[in-house]
Amino acid sequence: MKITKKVFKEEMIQRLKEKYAMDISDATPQELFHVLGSVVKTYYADDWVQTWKDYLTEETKQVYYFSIEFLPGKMLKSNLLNLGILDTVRDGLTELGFSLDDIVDQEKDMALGNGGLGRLASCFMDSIASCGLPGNGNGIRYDYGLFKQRFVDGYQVELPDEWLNNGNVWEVRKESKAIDVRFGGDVYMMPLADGRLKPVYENSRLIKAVPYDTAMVGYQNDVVNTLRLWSVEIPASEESKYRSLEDRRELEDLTAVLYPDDSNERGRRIRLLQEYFFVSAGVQSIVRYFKKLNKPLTTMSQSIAIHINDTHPALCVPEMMRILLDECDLSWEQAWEITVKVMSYTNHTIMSEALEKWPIELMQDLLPRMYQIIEEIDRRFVNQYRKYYEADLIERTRIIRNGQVHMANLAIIGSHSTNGVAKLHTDLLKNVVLHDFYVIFPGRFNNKTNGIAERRWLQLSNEPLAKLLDKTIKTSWRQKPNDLHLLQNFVEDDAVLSAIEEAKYKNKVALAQYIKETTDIVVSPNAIFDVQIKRLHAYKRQLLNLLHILKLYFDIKAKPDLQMEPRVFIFGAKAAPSYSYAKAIIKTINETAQLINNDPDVKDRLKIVFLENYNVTLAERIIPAADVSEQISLASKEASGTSNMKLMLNGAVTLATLDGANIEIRDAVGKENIVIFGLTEEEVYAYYHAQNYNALGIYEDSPTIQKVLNAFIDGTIPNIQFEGQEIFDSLIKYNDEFFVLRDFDSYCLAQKRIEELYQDKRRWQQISLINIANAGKFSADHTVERYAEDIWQIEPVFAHKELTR
Ligand code: GFP
Repeated sequence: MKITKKVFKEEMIQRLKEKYAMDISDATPQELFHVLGSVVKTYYADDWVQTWKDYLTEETKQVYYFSIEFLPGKMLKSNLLNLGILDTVRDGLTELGFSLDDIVDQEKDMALGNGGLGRLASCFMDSIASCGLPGNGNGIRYDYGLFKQRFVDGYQVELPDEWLNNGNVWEVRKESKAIDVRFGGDVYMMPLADGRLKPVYENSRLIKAVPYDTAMVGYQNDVVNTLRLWSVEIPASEESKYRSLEDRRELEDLTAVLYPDDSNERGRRIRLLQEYFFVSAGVQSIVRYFKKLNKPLTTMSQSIAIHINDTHPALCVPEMMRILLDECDLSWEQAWEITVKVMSYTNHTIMSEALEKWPIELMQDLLPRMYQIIEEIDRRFVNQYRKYYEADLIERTRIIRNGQVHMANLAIIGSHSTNGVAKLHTDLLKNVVLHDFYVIFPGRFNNKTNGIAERRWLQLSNEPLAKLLDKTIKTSWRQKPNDLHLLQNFVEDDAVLSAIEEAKYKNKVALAQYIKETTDIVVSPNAIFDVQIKRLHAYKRQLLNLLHILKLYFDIKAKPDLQMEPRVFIFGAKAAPSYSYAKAIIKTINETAQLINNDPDVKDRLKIVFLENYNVTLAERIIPAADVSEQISLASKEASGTSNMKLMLNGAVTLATLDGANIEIRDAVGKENIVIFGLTEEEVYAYYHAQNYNALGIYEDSPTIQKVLNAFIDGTIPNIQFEGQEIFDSLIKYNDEFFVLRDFDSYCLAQKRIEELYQDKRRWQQISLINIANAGKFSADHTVERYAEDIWQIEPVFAHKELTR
């Protein structure tokens, strides 16, 4: 669609008049944002309707990506970019006397997720639409996003993220598409005259799931897919059951918050209900759609693929079975065949505490029909496979055991594909964590290394670099991220190398300004910007980073005129509200920052900046300005990582363990262009097998480690009596679960290596260039194309569109 600046300006003026009865010159950025949002919506409205119609009339096979988290961030700029009107709108607004960036700032981050999992889902949504693939998201419209993080006296404090306060311009409420979801009560099977069994529900409750659809606009290809998020309401028929305010509130709480506190029974009930709520609404609406096609149910897998992102939507399996058995009258065998063909599952972690389990009683109480069906799946699984495998293996893989329902087992048994998210991770799934399943279903396992949407993480967030790339290698990389490879030809070109450095410098100046504004800390853009941004978790080892910073600090204290490259250590991380150890680390980093940033002896050689409220928008500010990318999890623990990919794409040099996708990054850039340290996954497992890791021994043998660790408990770092002791104990008394001390020396050497490389300016610029040039491989476009071909068996719609135009 061709939108001219003139038409756009006229529309803005007119809409503003209509909506706010005011002249555009009087409008506030907030008012402008709302008007601009609604104007942009009209630009994709036709394509949105058309895409949907095409899928229906052409009976295109579609995938539905079920995820309990989506983290799209702000959408205005990304919609403008994908519609191909970013410059038109920016220029038009400038002519009207406004800055696009001020208006963009008004949008609240849509933060319906926690970390990598949710952001991956959103990168996939962008890539699926941009690759012209027929695919939709399915999730929950939480009233509150992930909490807003504030630091008070160095402690993390969680405030509600009221993202819907000013309304959400992008969503469309579709009441007519609402679905009833049933839960609770009792269910028994009543025999019918023809011998079939029908469930009869007693005392169960119905809730109404109302969909809110958001357009997922493809990159300049006229394809607009749908992200459908469900919100709970009370159905008219049930109004009388919810007389008191309290009753209503209890129900409405269902879609209030992401991750209700599951350390108590009430939180756990809400969480399980949330899972069923969006699964049931989603699967019911998919079957309703499929019925419109008038095809036999047995052919459903030719039209529909359902993806279970992590275990939270694993109830898709029994819910599909319920609908096919109870509502469509299929036999168990028919229903099972369809279900397994339609479903696929991604595992995102090997951390055992994240492999979800639900107590049988809770499942029976809240979701009695689901539980019956799961029991039957489990019974049939045991019956079918006990003939071929030893009893122990069957016991370990069955869904119901030790009084719990194992959701990963349900997802694997009930789907045709299980994938990991990086090569190492998939190997670990096959050989260790899910080995028993791999023995039974070897053909179901496959790898799909994660990817990132290069549109958001480079085109939008790093304009200086994007412009430089356009000038140097032309613009094809914007459509085909692999064309970033063309930059490799300039690795000896001094002009390009210094232009890369200049672009980075510009971004560092902008971040330095933001840091000054938000924290009052002054940092020099000439220092190395060393960045670790990700969820706060012990296995990700923010603590290792901190120990090294303390070592540098003590080096300076011991030798006041020590020559070193000035460093700014930048952290961004939220800790889960009930994860006290992670919160202790936040507090300790903040107190260490106070200590170091204010010590005159340091003379600006070290700065620590912990930016509050890490989210997608903050990541967009930090990543373009990063020199060093910290990817320092204990080998084998990080399934993939995706900040590693975003940072390399923006020219940061990776400092990494051989974990997750870091290994594939090393393979892509070559080992001279990445700094690797630490134990390998084999070495980690060797310690597990020998059970001979001895953190105390390492402490006792190393005066440096002693000095650094003692700082946690001897008052050197102030105000952390409790937290310091907790961290100290985790390392010494509880034997350092994530081998921080074992990797410490190797990490310090690697950091030294970083410094040496940085001092050789040209070499550093070359490494930076090589990283950018090889980042195309990690585009989510490629990742979703692999999912589309290997797992979902869906095809891009372009080919067809071209023909019909
Ligand atoms: C999880 C894993 C990461 C992985 C993402 C997406 O996310 O290694 O990259 O899922 O697959 F841990 P986090 O929330 O922990 O980042």
